Amino acid sequence: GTPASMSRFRGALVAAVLGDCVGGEFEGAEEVPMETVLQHLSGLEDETKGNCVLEYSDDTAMTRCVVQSLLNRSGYDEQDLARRFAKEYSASPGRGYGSGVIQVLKKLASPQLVDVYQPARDQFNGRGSFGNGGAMRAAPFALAFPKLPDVKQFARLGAMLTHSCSLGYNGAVLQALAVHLSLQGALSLPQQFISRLITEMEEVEGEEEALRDARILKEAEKPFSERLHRVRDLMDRNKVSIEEVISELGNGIAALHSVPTAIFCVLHCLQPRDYLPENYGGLERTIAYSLALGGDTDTIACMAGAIAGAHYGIEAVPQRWMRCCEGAEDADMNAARLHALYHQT
Ligand code: 8NA
Ligand code: MG
Ligand code: MG
Repeated sequence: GTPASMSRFRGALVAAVLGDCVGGEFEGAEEVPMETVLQHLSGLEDETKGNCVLEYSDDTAMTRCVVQSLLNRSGYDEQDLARRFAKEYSASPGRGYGSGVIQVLKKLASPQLVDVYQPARDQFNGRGSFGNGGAMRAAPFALAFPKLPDVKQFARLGAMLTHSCSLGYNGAVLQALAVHLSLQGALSLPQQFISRLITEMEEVEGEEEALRDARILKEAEKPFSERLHRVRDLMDRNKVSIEEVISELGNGIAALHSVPTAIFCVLHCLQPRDYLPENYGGLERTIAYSLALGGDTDTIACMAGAIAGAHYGIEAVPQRWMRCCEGAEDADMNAARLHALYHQT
């Protein structure tokens, strides 16, 4: 498709919901055999099951808040977004939120709160969260702002409402960058795509806070950049086992252990793979492969889904999968509204 086409917007937002809903089944599982994943996915195709409903989790709940806020405010408004997060949590607290972020969401509900970024800064003895909760909801920033510096700045701020550690919010920056590039068609040249992400993240992680956080947490000097180099190494290899992907990139709830992993899933599934059904297109392969990694499956599949959906477009999303996922229709309608906002700003 053409860069930033309507189809790509719809694909991104809908496939993110699919990843979350379909991935919920395996969240936290240590090992997920591919056979089990394929069984779960073929269950969605079964017409006799009637109206199957897979509920969305925190990933989609918070993404919807970001989308609604960007649309209603025609851009980023921290007060509005903070209020929406708090309201959404109090209306449906059982969506599988991380144990730490719940405290932030409760504080964000207070009408006395002046600085909406303060509750996030108070997390984990003042170090802030490095969970992937900022990254899992970052895609809409790439769908609202056409300019790269805006995507970076607002993805970062939007994450900082709950994740003040640079290893948390820079995961959101990376995820938004990946969706931004994919929307432009950059995944048709995978080597250039990964090189571009590395260049961008090396600059982002050159900031003082990022260097300091990485030192304190005993990570590489530029942790996301270093992981992206690993993604590039794994991409270049003919055969890569699931175990190697998990040990090199991770599958956990830290942004560092899941955002580069999601990016790898997309790149790895650009081509057919012999352990995935021949009738699967790239988007189906990406989601199936993400689930087979185990760990934080809903979030990894949600992030990989957004990047892959922006590449393949809505035509690649199986109708029968979409039908089973709560919030997919809604995401589709909102994607069209974001497309209008993006092309107007
Ligand atoms: P978060 O901010 O609460 O972080 C998630 C977890 O990461 C925390 O509870 C801590 O255990 C750990 N953590 C984060 N930062 C630090 C730190 N500085 N020091 C020590 N430990 C830290 O939540 P989030 O919004 O980032 O969520 C991350 C993931 O957890 C999401 O994928 C979400 O789906 C959720 N999750 C939920 C379930 C569930 O109960 N359904 C299971 C797994 C993950
Ligand atoms: Mg979740
Ligand atoms: Mg999760």
